[in-house]
Amino acid sequence: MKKPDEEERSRRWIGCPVEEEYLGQNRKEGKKQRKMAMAKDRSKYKKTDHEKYRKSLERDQEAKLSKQDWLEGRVLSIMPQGILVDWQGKKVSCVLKGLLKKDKTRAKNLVAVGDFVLFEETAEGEGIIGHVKPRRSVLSRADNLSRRNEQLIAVNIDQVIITVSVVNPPLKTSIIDRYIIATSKGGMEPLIVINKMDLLEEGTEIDPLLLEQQTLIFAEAVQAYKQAGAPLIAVSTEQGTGLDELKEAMRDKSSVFSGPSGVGKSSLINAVTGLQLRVGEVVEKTKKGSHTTTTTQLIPLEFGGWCVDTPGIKSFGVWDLQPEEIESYFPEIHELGAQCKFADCTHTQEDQCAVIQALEEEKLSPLRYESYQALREGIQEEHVRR
Ligand SMILES: Nc1nc2c(ncn2[C@@H]2O[C@H](COP(=O)(O)OP(=O)(O)OP(=O)(O)O)[C@@H](O)[C@H]2O)c(=O)[nH]1
Ligand SMILES: [Mg+2]
Ligand SMILES: [Zn+2]
Repeated sequence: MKKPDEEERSRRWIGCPVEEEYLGQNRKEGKKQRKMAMAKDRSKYKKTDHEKYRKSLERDQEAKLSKQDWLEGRVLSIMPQGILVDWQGKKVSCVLKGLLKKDKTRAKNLVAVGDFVLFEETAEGEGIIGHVKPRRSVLSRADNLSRRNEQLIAVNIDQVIITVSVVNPPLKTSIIDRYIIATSKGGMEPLIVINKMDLLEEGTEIDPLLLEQQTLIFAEAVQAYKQAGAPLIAVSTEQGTGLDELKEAMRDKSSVFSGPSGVGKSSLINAVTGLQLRVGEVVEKTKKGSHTTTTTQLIPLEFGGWCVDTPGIKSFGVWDLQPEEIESYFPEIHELGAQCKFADCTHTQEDQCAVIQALEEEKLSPLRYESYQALREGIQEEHVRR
């Protein structure tokens, strides 16, 4: 879970308020290379790209120069009525300056929760945003419907609290693995939080078979993420266990709670902050949440830092994931892979594959291996389809 080093980070920051530029140096370079390979004669496009980039840098510079006229705030939430901005503890309802809205197709990504913005106050409690500051990190996912668009969940975040529950809804590790990838890609640290531990105790109304199965999956998950180097906290909002540890991990940081509906994201935030965000029911029949939280909001923490509550997601696709990239997000598989006979081993059916051997000897978590393979296959399928 490597954080980009300072230099790389400062390069990220050079970005600009428009979409294209904040996506990070590596990605920009990869994109550039792909495009170059596609057509040799791109002088026209190259000029356009360059022009765009130059202009955006100028805008960033201009914004900085005239900074004394601006107020700097942080986006708390984006609602139909306006963009709610925190300015020194005060809430200001803002709109976007026309200039920023030019790229209509991507408008929903122009400003995201967590953005630092420069705005002018136009009336008491109202303002116009003229500049979005470059982002130091971005949590995004592939758009649910098209999978061709990047959907920003929150930006300028230090850690993603990947929230799941052990039962109701039942723990599945594949979603955690995809979140870990998105977290690392976006320049953040993951923290896995497994909630509803109270339901594993005897005497609850959970089906004993399910109970046994989930107890096993939980134990396997603890092992797997230890090996993968991703921190994990088991909690129960109901009983208050693990909450102190969670609070400590959140202190002085910006954290986003993300995960399926009904796992207890809002309940956890309430427990840690003393707030009273709306919490929902888990539908008995489907064991899924009822999508209680409908907007993403940034919440200042009294003990220092910020946290973001987000609506539960139905599926989580990692945005812009290349097949050859996947292994690097599974450090334990990558490490084992160095011992495989073939350098380009896919760890599926090859001879003398150290990964498969480790799996057979129970030195590698089958959960992580399955995730790895599913991601590879999923991506290949998508490539074939296109
Ligand atoms: N048994 C048990 N139930 C819990 C626990 N934490 C939360 N719940 C219940 O789980 C249900 C869903 O909680 P929410 O906090 O609304 O879940 P959420 O993740 O915010 O859901 P969305 O907003 O829909 O994404 C509520 O009925 C909570 O009371 C826990 O530790 N144990
Ligand atoms: Mg919620
Ligand atoms: Zn192999």
